[in-house]
Amino acid sequence: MDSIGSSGLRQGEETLSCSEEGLPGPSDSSELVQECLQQFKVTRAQLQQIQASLLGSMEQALRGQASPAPAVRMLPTYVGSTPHGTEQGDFVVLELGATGASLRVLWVTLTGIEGHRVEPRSQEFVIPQEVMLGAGQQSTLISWTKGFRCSGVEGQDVVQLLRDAIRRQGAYNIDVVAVVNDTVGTMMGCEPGVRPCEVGLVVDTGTNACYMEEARHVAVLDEDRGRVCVSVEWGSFSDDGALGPVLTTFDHTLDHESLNPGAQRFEKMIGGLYLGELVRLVLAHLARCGVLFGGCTSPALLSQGSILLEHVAEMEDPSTGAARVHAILQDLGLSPGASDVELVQHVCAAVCTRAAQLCAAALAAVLSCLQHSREQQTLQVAVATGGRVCERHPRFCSVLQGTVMLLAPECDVSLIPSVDGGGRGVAMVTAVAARLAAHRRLLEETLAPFRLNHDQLAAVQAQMRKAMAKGLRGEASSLRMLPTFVRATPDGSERGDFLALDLGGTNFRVLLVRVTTGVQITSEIYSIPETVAQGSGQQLFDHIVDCIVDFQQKQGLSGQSLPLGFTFSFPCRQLGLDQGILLNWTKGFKASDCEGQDVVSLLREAITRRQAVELNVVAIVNDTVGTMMSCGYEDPRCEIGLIVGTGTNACYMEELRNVAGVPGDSGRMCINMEWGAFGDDGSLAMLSTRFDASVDQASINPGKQRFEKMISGMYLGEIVRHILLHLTSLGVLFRGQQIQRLQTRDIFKTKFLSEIESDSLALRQVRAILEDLGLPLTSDDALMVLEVCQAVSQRAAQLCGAGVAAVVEKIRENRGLEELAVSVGVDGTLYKLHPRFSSLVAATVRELAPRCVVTFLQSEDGSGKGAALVTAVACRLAQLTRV
Ligand code: 0WK
Ligand code: BGC
Repeated sequence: MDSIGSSGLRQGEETLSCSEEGLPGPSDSSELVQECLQQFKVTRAQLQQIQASLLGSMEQALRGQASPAPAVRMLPTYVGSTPHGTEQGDFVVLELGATGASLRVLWVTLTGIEGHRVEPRSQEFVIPQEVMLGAGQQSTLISWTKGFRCSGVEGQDVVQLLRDAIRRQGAYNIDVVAVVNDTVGTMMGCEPGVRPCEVGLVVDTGTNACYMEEARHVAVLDEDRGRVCVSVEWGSFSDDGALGPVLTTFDHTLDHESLNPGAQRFEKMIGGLYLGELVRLVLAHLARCGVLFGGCTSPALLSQGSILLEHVAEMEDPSTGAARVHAILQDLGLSPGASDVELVQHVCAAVCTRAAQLCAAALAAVLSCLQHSREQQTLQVAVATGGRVCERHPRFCSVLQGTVMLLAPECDVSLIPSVDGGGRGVAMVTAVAARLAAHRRLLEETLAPFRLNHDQLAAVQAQMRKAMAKGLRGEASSLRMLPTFVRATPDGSERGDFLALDLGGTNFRVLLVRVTTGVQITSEIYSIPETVAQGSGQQLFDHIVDCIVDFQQKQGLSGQSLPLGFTFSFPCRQLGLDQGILLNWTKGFKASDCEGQDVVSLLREAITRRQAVELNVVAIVNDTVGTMMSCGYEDPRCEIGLIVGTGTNACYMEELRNVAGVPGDSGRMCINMEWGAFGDDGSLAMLSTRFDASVDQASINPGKQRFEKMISGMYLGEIVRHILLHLTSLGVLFRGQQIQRLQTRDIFKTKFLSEIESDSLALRQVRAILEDLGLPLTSDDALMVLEVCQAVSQRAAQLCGAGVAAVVEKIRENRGLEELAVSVGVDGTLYKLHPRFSSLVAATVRELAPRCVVTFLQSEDGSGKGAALVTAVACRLAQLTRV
């Protein structure tokens, strides 16, 4: 039985033997040579087929498809991030099997200072053959490759085996933190640079690659966010359809004589353990054919493993190669002629070019997989390369790069030789894991106050009930509970044309509402410039009348005096349906000389100032009331109006007997709660965070509208921005670099939360938005920004839900009902556009008001229609009193 050489291949005796038959003629020999070298030529089509087949296997394995068994394993490595450059610490690293039968122990210091590297200290230990083949003793070894054959290890958790060994030694207290594939170490050892280094490629004894895949694409992982490094294990790739045509007789011989016939076929065409052997097999064949070395062979030439990778690399060296060929062949007991030297170099080139091309086809498959998972047309990526074949072979990496550009032209790839693939990279894996854990802890600490539990929400509900009762009794309360003089929802008998105004939301709208058996609406949106919203009251109302006149002209209504309903979405103490004293502005409005004034009078004065315009202002309603009425027209059970937009508020039908200051004990009246001001008395202090305080202090109405400032669209973006600034200052985000743009008020729009959370898997939106803001982000940053948005919007929705639960329970108790079925008319950009807001509100209401069946109706036409309906009801009732 042949013995196993240092390269793990079989060997024989040392004397020259030459073929007896005559040597082939020159033409025959070159034909023989061509035919032999031709076998190693791989066409572009063949490479593309290998690329496509490997890509297919990779995606199959990612999906966890078991049959047919995918040709590659795609093993998740649990490495969830690449280095930031801020990682630091001292680490002990063991490197096994990277360069064959050796173990390297390293001491690695990471300084966390960009570009400041401390050279690792290391020592290499040769692993005696009897150990490599003797008894061995979280990461389960699937199978040995590269000449290792220790028993009792395959199928075992190698970390546990190492921990057991350390315990057996009893001398050291070493905590094994991570076991890392060399490709991962190579990728992680790459200096963070302009391009993210998200692929690791090793061609050493064996070959393999890893890359950062979207976690949600890795079926075995039940994690759908962020990224995870996947070790492809492409060495085992063997698709006969794709590989068959490029396998040569020499490959079959090598495989047949290897320790693991039939396995690692792809690796055996590329890995450094095999390149020398392939060259030897070709040289031996050509020698036996009489084409080389005068038809002579030597025991060494016929000995397995006698030509090593280093030999091949040296023989191919453009300057010293020829001389090395001589020296190496003489060491093999051969005496090469000049033509032999050239032919030997051709053989080396053929074998290594093919290896580099095949490796490129595989790398191109990884890049395509990366492109697919990132849904990117083009890809800019750095690939960290490591291993002796990459480091020592003169042409391997250039052939690799050239072929990748051919096979993946839409990918802009830079190959970064890893300085010290294994050591530093492995330390980096541990350091990055420590950084992620530390950042996760800081993120959780920061977001913990936003995670409200059942008791906290129930407390808000109870607080709100108390404030409602006090407000209804006319006592001091942060909830003013304003009577609206709307006593009934439409009964469908309303008819006529009505003008409506809708001021206070994102847009100012003028509407013509035609009520027949149904409702037709024609409307126009006008802007209210900040200068007008924060200018004089006269300017604001003159601007409103200008818009009305413009609308009337456009609709051919000039000169007509239609009944007008005015949705005025600010806190007003109503003295009647058409009389509302503005208590205070909210939502960024601050027009002077309005607070304390009757808004309808201000409008009428503006109409008067603009001669030749006649308008009959019949009703002023809050947008919550308009929304309730608008939805009530379709669903008579709709007795609550809810707005979650720029601002937030709610109204509901209260029993008149409970409303102090309004005569009458029977019937109901709609109450505008003005819940935006809930907590202005400090009753929400227990929930208010430092970020809420920052937003409140920076607002134009500090101390006011505290509930609104935790919930509504005008403020959520600002809360997120303050949290991002805080996390940046802790070094958790953006590598701790304070970015000027993020200091800008209102730069992080609330609509970003809806966009980011609508695409919480792919994180495309968060990347696009932050890049637009000029924020250099990593995938960890993207994930954390998403979590911040989710925490802030979740709290907002839950608080809103607690408010609705308070209202529906109030109505249920008012009516002494065991069970209440009621509908809520809702409007507002945040509620409508945010992907989870409405469902979170509904879930919170179900949790806090289990005896109420609450249906949420999204208002289609806004509250302008509601204002017109209130006007229509008023006109109908007025009609009744006139007859
Ligand atoms: C649309 C309604 C309007 C209300 C607005 C609130 O017609 O009365 O003020 O919704 O939502 P926002 O526009 O503030 O998001
Ligand atoms: C106003 C309410 C309005 C709500 C929604 C709040 O700021 O005070 O009157 O209903 O915003 O627009």
